[in-house]
Amino acid sequence: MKMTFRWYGDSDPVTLEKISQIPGMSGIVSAVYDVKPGGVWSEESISKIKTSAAEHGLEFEVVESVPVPEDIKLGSSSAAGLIDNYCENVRRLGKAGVKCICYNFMPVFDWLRSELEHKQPDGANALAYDEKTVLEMNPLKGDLSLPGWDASYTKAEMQGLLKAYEEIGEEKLWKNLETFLKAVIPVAEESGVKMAIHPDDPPWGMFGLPRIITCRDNIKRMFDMVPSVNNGLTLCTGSLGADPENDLVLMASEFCDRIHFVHLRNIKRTGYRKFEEVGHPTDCGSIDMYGIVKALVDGGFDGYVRPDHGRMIWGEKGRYGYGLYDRALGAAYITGLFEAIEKEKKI
Ligand code: DNO
Repeated sequence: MKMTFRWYGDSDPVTLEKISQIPGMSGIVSAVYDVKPGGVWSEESISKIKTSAAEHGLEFEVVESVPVPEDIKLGSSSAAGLIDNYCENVRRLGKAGVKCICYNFMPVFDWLRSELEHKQPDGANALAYDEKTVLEMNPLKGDLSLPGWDASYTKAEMQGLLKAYEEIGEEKLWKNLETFLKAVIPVAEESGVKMAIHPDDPPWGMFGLPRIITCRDNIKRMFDMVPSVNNGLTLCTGSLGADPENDLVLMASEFCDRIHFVHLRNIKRTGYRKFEEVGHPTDCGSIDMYGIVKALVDGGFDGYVRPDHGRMIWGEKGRYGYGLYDRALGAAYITGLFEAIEKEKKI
C-alpha cells in the first residue's frame, strides 16, 4: 500500500512540509480547486500540484475529487458535454501521472453532518451526525441550516435541486451513473487511471434525495454495470460503517481487487442513525480497523490509503475533519497496522 495525505492546495494550513514530516508518507491526495464542477482542469494547474509535491519528496498519484456536476447525476440535457469534459480531465490527469481518481455520485450534498464541533469527554471536537437533528433541518421546509453547506447553495437553488432529484428517483440515478461509467471507464483504461467511487456519506437517503452507493449489493451492482478493474471503489470505512448492517471486513475481502483507495477512519455509533467521529484506532469506536486492514493485506491490496477525518485536538483550529494532528496520529497507527499484519503474513 501507499500511505497518502489529503492536501487542499497552497491555502491549506497543513503544508506540504508538515505532511512530508509524517513518517511513512508517500504522497498527497489533492485536486485543482479553482475550476467549477464540470470544467476542464488546465494542464498547468495539474502539473503545478505535481511539482510542489515533488519538491517535498511527495508523489501526486491520487486525485480527490474530480467532482461530478449535478447535471450529469440528473441526466440533464447538458450531461453529454459535461461527461466529455470529465473524460478530458481523466486524460489530462493520466498524462500527468495520476493513477487513481476518487469521485462520488451523491446528489447535492457530499458528506453531511448535524454538528461540526461536537465536544467529546476528552476535550476534542469532532464531526457528528444525528438523523433526528438533520431531518429537523429539512431544507424543503425552508429551514436551511446545514452545517458545512449553508454557503454552497442559495435557498432557491437547494429547493430546485431537491425537487429535481425527487422527480428522478433512485432508478434514474442508477441509469445516469451507468451512462457516466460507460463513457468514462474506457477513457480511464486508456489513460492508466483507476476510478474509485466514494460511497455515500452517510449511506442512506435524506430529504427525499436518492442515495445509491450505500451497501455491498449496490456496490456489486455498480461494479457489474461496467466490469472493468478501472471501475473501482474508494472503501471509506467511516461512511459505510455508519450503517451497522455493512460488514466492512467482508467487503474489504470480497472487493479487494476493485478497491483502489481506502479512507481508513473510525466512527462510534451512538444510536439509530447517530454517530460521531473518533480517533482512528479500533478501540476508539465501532469499526474493526484491524479486521479491515487484515482483509486487505490477505487479499493482496496494493492501492492507496489515507487517514480520514481527524478530530480537532491539542487546541488545533482548522478545516473541519482536516487538521494535522489527529490525522497524523491516524496515519502512524495505520502504517503500524499494515507493517505488523504484512510481516506476520510473511512468517
Ligand atoms: C469528506 C470526504 C468527501 C470525499 C468525496 C469524494 O471529507 O470524504 O468529501 O472527498 O466524497 O468524492
